[in-house]
Amino acid sequence: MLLSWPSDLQWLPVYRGGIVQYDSLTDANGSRNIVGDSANSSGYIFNDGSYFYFRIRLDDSPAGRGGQGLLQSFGWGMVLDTNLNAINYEWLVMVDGIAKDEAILLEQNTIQGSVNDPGDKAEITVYSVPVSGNYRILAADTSFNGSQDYFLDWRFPYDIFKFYTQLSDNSPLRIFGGASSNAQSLSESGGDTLGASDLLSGFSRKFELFFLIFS
Ligand SMILES: [Ca+2]
Ligand SMILES: [Ca+2]
Ligand SMILES: [Ca+2]
Ligand SMILES: [Ca+2]
Repeated sequence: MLLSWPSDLQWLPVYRGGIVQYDSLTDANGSRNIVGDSANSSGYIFNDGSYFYFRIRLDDSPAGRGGQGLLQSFGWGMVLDTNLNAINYEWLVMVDGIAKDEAILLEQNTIQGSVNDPGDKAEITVYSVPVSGNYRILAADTSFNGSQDYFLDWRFPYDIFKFYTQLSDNSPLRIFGGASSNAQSLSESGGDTLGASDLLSGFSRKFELFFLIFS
């Protein structure tokens, strides 16, 4: 069955402290610059029971000739706080435009190396799906910095996500988006992080995995 992507109205903006999360327009460049404002969130999620969907708003198109030629040679992803201690992250869902076979990776941060740092590298890739068929690049409804912005959308199979993370539909979690010069972590250095530089300041409000109810 060919499942459709969420419509623009279905995507849920990522919230923190009662407002949508958005990132500075001037702290990074090109397709690694996450952009937005208070009316145009920089990050979105959705879950239809088959896939967990992710969307970030970028200053320029991420299309390019990295890896197999789909994306530029960078990473884009979201780290997840699933043990509800926001000073570390447990999982990273990463779009890898660098590898020869471009992929969307579910990575586990098994060693909490540097506290409160999205740049702490995830140690283990537990599963991956091809970028092809599981991503979209769409012109966004904004043009920050005088250039058309783009959404990078990606998705990961929900049953596989639950299997490896051992989360259930009702599990609460937090997320924090970013871009990277590698495929194992997110960082302001060489990349961009969404709304803040550290985990405590950057994680969204808690929400339930399937029902996407922000508490
Ligand atoms: Ca930015
Ligand atoms: Ca732009
Ligand atoms: Ca944590
Ligand atoms: Ca680590």
